[in-house]
Amino acid sequence: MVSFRFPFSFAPPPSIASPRNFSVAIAASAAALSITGAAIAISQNPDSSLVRTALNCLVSNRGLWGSLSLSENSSPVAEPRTGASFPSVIRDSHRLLGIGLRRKAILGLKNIDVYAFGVYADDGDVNKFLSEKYRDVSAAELKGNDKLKEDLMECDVGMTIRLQIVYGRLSIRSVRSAFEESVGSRLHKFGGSDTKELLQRFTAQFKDEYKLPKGSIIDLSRERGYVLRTTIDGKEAGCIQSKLLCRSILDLYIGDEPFDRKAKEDVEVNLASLIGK
Ligand code: DAO
Ligand code: DAO
Repeated sequence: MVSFRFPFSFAPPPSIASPRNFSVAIAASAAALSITGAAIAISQNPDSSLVRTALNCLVSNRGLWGSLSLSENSSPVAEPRTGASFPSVIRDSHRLLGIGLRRKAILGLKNIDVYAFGVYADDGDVNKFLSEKYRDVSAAELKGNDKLKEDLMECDVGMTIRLQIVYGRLSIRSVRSAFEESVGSRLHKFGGSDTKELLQRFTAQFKDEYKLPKGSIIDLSRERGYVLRTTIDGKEAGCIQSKLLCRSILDLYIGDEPFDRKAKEDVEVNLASLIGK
């Protein structure tokens, strides 16, 4: 059985500056100490603001317990800025490796939170395609290993990007145009100039009658043979076989210019842990 901690429970405690670091601090503190251990640490060092803040947060936000360990505790993990919750395993074997937030500037002014996302990879496929190859690489070298990340994107490893809509006024038209911009630029980057038809085939799936209210869940799954299957609230919206399209979608989340850098780092660290087992 695969077992690893999420997110970053082995990283040194960072300074607490953002809600994101907040959960990291909790993970770091709680991984090192049981709740009783943390209480003892506080009594020994009452000025330890890191531990105190982590404890306060544990008490006030139970959802974060789920982020401590996906192996011992398969509770959902909450994206800290939006509260959107992600199961630690979906489709029986797709394991959560990282969560993040897609923001977008409107009219070049304010950023809106559009959706929270979770990046999942199939346990068995990671084992089959990557574990053997990286068997002799140390855990430290695996973390942030560009070749490993490249292999994850290129190999036929089953993956799902789950999007959970947090913006309440999303129109299909704005989804289509955002998609043309973000995925279009990746198709162009990886596939050259002749990618219009592919983009149109994908956007043709977004029927005008679809509604995407807050809380809607879109799964973009890469299935065996580089088939991209899109489901909206569990209902299939379409299926397209294209390695280029799969790669372009993954690049938005774990490529060189990801929507959320921290999410990509989570994926790298947790993938390394998964392979190191
Ligand atoms: O209301 O015009 C507006 C702003 C909407 C921004 C939409 C961004 C869409 C991002 C893609 C969402 C994919 C589900
Ligand atoms: O965030 O820029 C982005 C692109 C995300 C991919 C969006 C895929 C949306 C597919 C579902 C459409 C449903 C009508």
